[in-house]
Parts: sequence; C-alpha cells; structure tokens
Amino acid sequence: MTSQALPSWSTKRLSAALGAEITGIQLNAAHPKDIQQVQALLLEHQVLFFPKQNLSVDEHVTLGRQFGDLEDHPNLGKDEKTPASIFRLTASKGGIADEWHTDITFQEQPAKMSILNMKQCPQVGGDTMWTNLYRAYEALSEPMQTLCRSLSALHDAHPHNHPEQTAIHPVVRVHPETRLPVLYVNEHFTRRIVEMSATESDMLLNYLTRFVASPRFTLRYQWQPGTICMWDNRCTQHFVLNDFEGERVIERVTIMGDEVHPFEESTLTPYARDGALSATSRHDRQLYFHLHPTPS
Ligand SMILES: O=C(O)CCC(=O)C(=O)O
Ligand SMILES: [Fe+2]
Repeated sequence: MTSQALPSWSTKRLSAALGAEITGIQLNAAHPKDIQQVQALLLEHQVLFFPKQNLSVDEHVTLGRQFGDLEDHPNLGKDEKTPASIFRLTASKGGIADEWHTDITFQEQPAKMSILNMKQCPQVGGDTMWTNLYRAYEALSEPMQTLCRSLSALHDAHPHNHPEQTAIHPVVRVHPETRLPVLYVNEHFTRRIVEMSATESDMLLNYLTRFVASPRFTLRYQWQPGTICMWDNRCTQHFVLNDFEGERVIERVTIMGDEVHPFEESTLTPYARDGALSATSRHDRQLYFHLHPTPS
C-alpha cells in the first residue's frame, strides 16, 4: 500500500494512524494521471488534505466527477442556485456533523468517497476528526474479531428523520481495493446487530462504536478556508468538534457506488423470536420490517 507522489508534490503525514497533507498540485488543473496518483495516496493515507485550493462550486463538481458518479444527497434540502450534487452544511442552520459516522451507510450502496471544500471556518475550533477503521479492527482481540466477522448490522437514516431508510451491512467488511478487513459500524447510523437480541446488540454496538473513536486510531485537523479534503468512506469515520462560536460552512460532493461485502461469509441467521406482539418485541420491529418488507 505505498505510493510515491509525483516529483513536484509534497506529502506530509499528519498522525500515526491516518491522514496526509498534499501540496504542489492544483486540483482545478488535475490531469487523469494526477487523479490516479491521488487515488493511490488516498488508499495509503485514507484521508488527504489539499490546502489553498479555493475551488469554485463548478471546479469542485468537476473534480468530483473525475473520481466517479456523484450523488444528490438523499435527505437534505437544497437551494435552487446550487448544483444538486453539492451538499452544504451551515453551522448556523444546525449543520454540524458532531457524531462519529461514515457517510450515508443507511444506503445499500453507500458513498465510496467524499470531497469537502472548506468555505468558512472559525479562527479556532470546529476541527474535524477521522478514525482509521482498519486499525480499529486490527486492535480487537482475536475472539472479538471472530465474533464480529460473523455478524451484520442494520443501519438507518433516523438522524435524518427517515428511520424507514434501512440497509444491512457486515460488521466487518472487506475494502474492495486493499482487500483488508474494516470494522464497519458507526454511532450515527448503525442501530442493531442483526443476529443478536436487542439487548445483546446494544451492549456490543455501544462498545464497538466507542472503541473505533479511541484516540490512537484518529487524526484531528485544524482548518483554513479554501482547503479541499478527500476521505475514503470504506475505511474511515469522521466527526466535527462542536466547540466553536461563529459561522462554519462546508460544501461536499459524494462519490457513490460502494459495494459492501463481508470480509468473511457467515452462516448465522437473523435473530427472530416468537411472540411478535409482546411488549418487548417493539425492539425487534424495525429489523422485522426490514427483513419482511410489505409490498408497496
Ligand atoms: O464539516 C465537516 O468537517 C464534515 C462534515 C461531514 O460529516 C461531511 O461532510 O460528511
Ligand atoms: Fe460526514
């Protein structure tokens, strides 16, 4: 997983776990071979920062298209002047992503990669953190790794007021390019381990979603306006520190088409029990309806 940047580029690693800052390239003039190099660097470092790019909305969208198909964000409203593929978060309107997550994992095919343009940020505060999900998996004990490899989890868009949008993904997925295992549950969208009872699931998910945020797997980045950041959603989570005063605005394009596959096939079946009308069965209802959808 190592790569050499082109001669004029300079790469500075930002933490032991993940992340690098790249200088010496102007992204609005990137050639296909530059894009290939950026992809290789992204596989190596999982998150890349390109300071002083100051891209326009159109340049941002053009850059994104060089990596694949862009998605209109499924749940958030837009104003008419902005291209549908631009997702904007404005802190003064409540747009602060201050819970650990991988983008849109409630979809069957979540985001492969995200590209953020930092438009406006406070002088201090509002840093973003990333965590390396390869490292999180590797750091689990062997019995915990074995257990996690046999499980899958239900994700939903409850944080976007759409609990009916659900997808099931393996708890340990394989990264399609590096072929390495990744611990793939997040606090924001992951609701339920499919093969466990609700209480067992709560216990394990509580543990895993906190574990992935252990400081030793992370990077914390202090922003300047005009910085472009790219992250690989297939092996990272991120989190914004909600510690600032004043305005903070980001724009993002999202490269779609991730196909999530388990690192290892499992033979376990979903947790299902009799007595579907008992009081406690409400904890299984969402999973039940995902597994037995009513025809529309
Ligand atoms: O505001 C940020 O730094 C990141 C926001 C976020 O979660 C996203 O754009 O996916
Ligand atoms: Fe995000």
